[in-house]
Amino acid sequence: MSDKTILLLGVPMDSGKRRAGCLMGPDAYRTARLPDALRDLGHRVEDLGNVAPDAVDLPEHDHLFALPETVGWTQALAREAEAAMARGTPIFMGGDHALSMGTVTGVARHAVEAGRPQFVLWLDAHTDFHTPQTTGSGNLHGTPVGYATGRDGFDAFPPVTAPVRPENVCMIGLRSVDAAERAAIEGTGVRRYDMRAIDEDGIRRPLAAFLADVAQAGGALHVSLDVDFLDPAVAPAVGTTVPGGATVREAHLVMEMLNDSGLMTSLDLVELNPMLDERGRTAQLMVDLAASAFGRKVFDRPTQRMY
Ligand code: 5AB
Ligand code: MN
Ligand code: MN
Ligand code: MN
Repeated sequence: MSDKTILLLGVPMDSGKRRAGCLMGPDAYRTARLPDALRDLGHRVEDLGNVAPDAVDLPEHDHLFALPETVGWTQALAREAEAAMARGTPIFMGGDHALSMGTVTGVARHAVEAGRPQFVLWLDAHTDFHTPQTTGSGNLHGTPVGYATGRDGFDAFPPVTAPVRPENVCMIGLRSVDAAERAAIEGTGVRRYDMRAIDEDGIRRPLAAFLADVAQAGGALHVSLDVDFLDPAVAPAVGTTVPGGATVREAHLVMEMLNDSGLMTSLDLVELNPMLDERGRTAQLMVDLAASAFGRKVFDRPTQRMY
């Protein structure tokens, strides 16, 4: 049995886009018994309750949806994420993907202070690489990777003191990328694997290569799991469904490899919209995936793969 200290932080954040419902995510994870699933694996689990956004004095923006509230969340979450890293392995139960503006920048601050490079595994149909200037929708849940890697144009947000190197970001599951994102990500070292790459070569190979680099660098690894990484046929509870996503087994394999690697230091579960779920099946799948990432397995493997 393992003995991690897992810290659960609820992030009832809905400001990253117009369609409401992600604020119910934290309660859906608790109702689907995420805390017990992790305790059953032998971990110490503390539910720290829900984070609240800081109050900020900013006017609403005419293009960006709920900018002041999102800035307030970013500031609060960066602080909470950095603090949590000193105590255990945080799981941020979202909430929409704009929450990663705070969580990634916060954990990266902690890593820099500890003298470790921060790595990010982005499991998503989307690159979320927009800036406030390039987003066509004005929905800030499409910008967290742009922000955390230190792209220009986030003047309303807290300055990013520990930007994540683009080379340290690995995106898997991509199948919906806007023209401005594609242009901007070209020439950065962001590692990107679209669904065709997964179809052709499988999901194990790119992930194993990335994990080997994280291990080699002695890095901290933040994993951000967007519900829309999964195929909508198995995970309908998300506002931004894109057909052709990861299967249940592909997603579990990613999580199982993460557990084998022992490298994951923090985790986001984002974009679950319980209003759109069918009898809780998406919430349950996300709980089962988190359990795989923390050691649930069918059998121990006699010849343990590194990852
Ligand atoms: B998600 C889109 N690129 O900017 C935009 O779900 C979608 O966190 C963003 O990955 C999807 O609005 C954000 C069209
Ligand atoms: Mn996303
Ligand atoms: Mn610190
Ligand atoms: Mn997405």
